[in-house]
Amino acid sequence: MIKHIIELELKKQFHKELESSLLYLSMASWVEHKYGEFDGISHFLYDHSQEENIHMIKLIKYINKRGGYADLNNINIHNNMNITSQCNSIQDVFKNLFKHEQIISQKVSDLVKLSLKEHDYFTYHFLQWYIQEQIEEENLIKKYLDKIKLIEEDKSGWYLFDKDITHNHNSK
Ligand code: OFO
Repeated sequence: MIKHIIELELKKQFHKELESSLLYLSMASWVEHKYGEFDGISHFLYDHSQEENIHMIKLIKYINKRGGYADLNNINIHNNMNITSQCNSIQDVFKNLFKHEQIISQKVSDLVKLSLKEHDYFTYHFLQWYIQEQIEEENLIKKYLDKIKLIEEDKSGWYLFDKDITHNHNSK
């Protein structure tokens, strides 16, 4: 049976994953609207939004499996969707996504710390998947951000970047 404190914190985390999914979705729509020619980038963002949804469902199922109840009442999500109003470029999109992934990594670390404090080794074990995922996600978004910084205004660079993101994404 899951402890109340763990259940509460895991619920907050599935809200964060929902927020992540909506954030990627809002970025995808914004890029598609502003930069229709770069459909590789918007496809990557749309697909990533679905991945974040999977992260959320994994948490919901875990909470329920351990005897808690992952209700979706009073969902508390930060209004990150407004971030697109602060974006002037694709670089801004990836900067914001990288910042967001770093926040998620911190939340996962806090959860791991709590699971150890509460001697909940089942949750500790469950969270290892999220640790691995965050290593990959931070690395992926940072890699794209670094490439974008190199491209700046080079139009052919943007063309290649769009192809690159499509290729990397399809070969996953
Ligand atoms: Fe982007 O990894 Fe979940 O939130």
